[in-house]
Parts: sequence; C-alpha cells; structure tokens
Amino acid sequence: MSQREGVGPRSRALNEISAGLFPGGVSSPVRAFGGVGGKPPVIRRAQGALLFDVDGREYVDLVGAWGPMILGHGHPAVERAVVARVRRGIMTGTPSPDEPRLARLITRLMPAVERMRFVVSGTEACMSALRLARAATGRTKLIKFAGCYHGHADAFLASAGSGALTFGTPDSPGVPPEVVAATLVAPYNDLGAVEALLAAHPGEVAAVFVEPIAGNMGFVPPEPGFLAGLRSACTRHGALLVFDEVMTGFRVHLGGAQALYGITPDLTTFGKIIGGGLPVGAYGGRADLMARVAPEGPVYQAGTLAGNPVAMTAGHRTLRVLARPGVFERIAACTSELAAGLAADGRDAGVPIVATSIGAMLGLWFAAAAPTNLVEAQATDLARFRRYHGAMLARGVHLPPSPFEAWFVSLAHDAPIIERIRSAHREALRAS
Ligand code: HOZ
Repeated sequence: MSQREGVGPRSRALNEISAGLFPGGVSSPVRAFGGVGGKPPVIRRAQGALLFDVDGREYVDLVGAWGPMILGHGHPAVERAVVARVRRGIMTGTPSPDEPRLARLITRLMPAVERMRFVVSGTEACMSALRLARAATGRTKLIKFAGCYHGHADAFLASAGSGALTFGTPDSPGVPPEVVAATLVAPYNDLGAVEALLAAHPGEVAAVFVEPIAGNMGFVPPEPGFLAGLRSACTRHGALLVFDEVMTGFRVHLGGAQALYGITPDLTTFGKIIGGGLPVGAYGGRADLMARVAPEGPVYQAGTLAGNPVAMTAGHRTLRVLARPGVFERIAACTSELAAGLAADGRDAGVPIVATSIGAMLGLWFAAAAPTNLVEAQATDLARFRRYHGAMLARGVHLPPSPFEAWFVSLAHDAPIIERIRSAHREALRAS
C-alpha cells in the first residue's frame, strides 16, 4: 500500500469550499478532523468495507457511518429493499406498514421494549426519553456519566462525550445554567458515586441515563456489577433506568447490551443500526410508560419525518439480515480476531496498546491498561493516537478521527480486509 501525506487535491478543494459554507466545513463536528489534525478525505462512494474519495483513493472503513453500516456499504438485500420502497413513495406522513414491521422485529429482539416511538435521530430519542421520564416520575433531575454522550439536547451537554469531548467543549455555551443544574454527573463505572447522588437528592432524580458500553469517550465497557448495581439503585430510589443503545443496540449482541448483561432497563433509546444508514432514532420500553406519550397520553413529542418508510425499510432489512443464523456471530468473531491481532502487533512492536471488542464494537487505546472512566481515557497517549491516525489514513485505513470514538466492524470485513488493516497498523506503529 502506498503511503501518502494529506488528502488529494480534489478533497482539498472541496474542503475549502465547505469551510466557507459550514462551520468547520462539516455537518457534524468530529468529521472536521480537528481531533487528529489534517483534513478529511471527501468520500464519493462506498462499497462493502471500502470508501473511495474524490481523488480516487481507497480506504478500509472502520467508521461505518459512526455505527449504522453493520452489514457494510451497499449490502444487496438492503439496497434492493430501499430502492423498491423509494419507488412506492419516499414519505407520506401517514401510518405505513413499514413502521410496525420494524417495530415488531425490534420488540422481538429486545423484549424490554414493549412499545416504542420512532423519531429521526439519537439526539431526539434521548431528549424525548428524558421528557417522558420526568413526566412519569414527576421529578426533574437526571444522572448521567462523565464522557457519555446522549446527543446534543441541552440537558445532556454536561461532561458530554463524542465531539463535545474531542473539541474540549463538554459543557456548551448557550445551554442555560439552570437547565444543566438538573443534570448530575458521576464517573463511569462508579456505583458509589451514583448511590451518593441519589442519597443526596432523595425523590428528585427522574432517571439515570447510561451508555451500557461507553463508546463516546472511546470504547469503555462496564465493570462487572456496574449495570446491575444501577438497576437496583434506580429501583430502590424510584428513578427510571434508561439505556442509551444508540451505539450498542444490535451491535454488541443481537439483543443489545441489555441482553448481553441480562439487565432490563425501563426505557431504551436507539439510532444508527435501526435505520440502516438512513436518519432514524427511537425510544421505547415499558408499555405503561409509553402510554403516557401523545396522543395516548399528555407527554408531547412529534415529528414530520418520523417513521420515514425508506428509513424503516433500510433498518428492517438490515436487522433481518443481521438476525440470520450465524451472521452476527461472524461479524463478532471477525471483530475479536481484529482486536486480538492489533494487540498482538502492538506487543511485537513493543508499543503499549489495549485493543478489545464486544460484538462488532472495538476500541484501541495507547495505554498499558484499559481505561474504565473518562479521567483514565484522557490519561492515555492521545498524542500518539493522533500520529497513528494520520499514519493509518496515509496507508488507506479510515479510522474515527478522534481517540474518543469506538471503531465499527461490518459483515464486509473479511480475512483479506483484516490483514490489510493489520499490515497498515504494523507500519503505522513504526511510523508514529
Ligand atoms: N456523534 C456521533 C459519533 N459519536 C456522530 C459523529 C458524526 O457523524 O460526525
């Protein structure tokens, strides 16, 4: 694989045009490469595990559109279903058969989600779940974890992960202090801190929101007992437990993190995979809670493009393929083989690396030990990750442009693709 510094001339020219039109030249902050330096390649086409930029350069993709593309780009079954659905109308703003078809599949794979509401993004899903939790409990406060990201609604922009963390603005200007005053923040994996907050605010906490496997401060799994402890603390204190499975849903296990760890949350939020790459989100859970949502109940929430039938179709077909016998297992096996290979290459090169995975979600840290919370994640060798990212891109591997994002593997990542990643990795370790 040839090594190239920086992006090609067409990407550079388009980045310049976009810089004049969009803040940071992008539609979502992390994509600007501010977290790693340099400029992003402008992608023209995607197929399988590969991306092709406007300069004709090819990259192995480990971003997967930040999660949705678990079958790879352009999976034929998804593509066929989407094209057929587009021919019958893109959006009607009416009930369609596509919504219950996807919802029934989700409830089958995740039985704790008895009823749900489709929205258009993960941000909307979390924002709506919070409103419902507050209405159902008659309480205002919420507990979240430092480095977890639940979208960019005001209440969640306290110690937020993802782009907010990458760009050093985990608490955004423009959020009224009184709004985030109701947001209590605990360190991830620290059950004692959650118990202390619940005890200090008796009868005031509506919900505990958690990424059951954190992916927005980098990949940080829960320690044994943490999620079970949250479940029992919430039950004892009358707070709702909300699993944000926007990233983990159908990626760490076919039944999400809740099936993997055997925990039943009161509410779950979704995005990414359930839209197969088209804009979607959803929140759902206990039937008695969902009955409070308008028009059945008084908790208002609505959306012109909600339940878009093309997105419903893409999500349904993606989940159908994923649920075929052996498919999920194959992606998970490939992901753990990749993680083990990256770690072994690190050992051989004498570079302290932690590379681990759960299901089809992977994380790599330049550190001697895996971080268990945000403080430890920030103490890893971030400067080395930045150099490594550039070296991998130059060798044709497209990684998330931030140390604080998880990596996503797909069904299209086969043995030759894995070897391509590892060969670039071995060189990049030496070069960075
Ligand atoms: N915040 C998402 C990743 N954790 C999306 C990033 C993007 O699309 O730029």
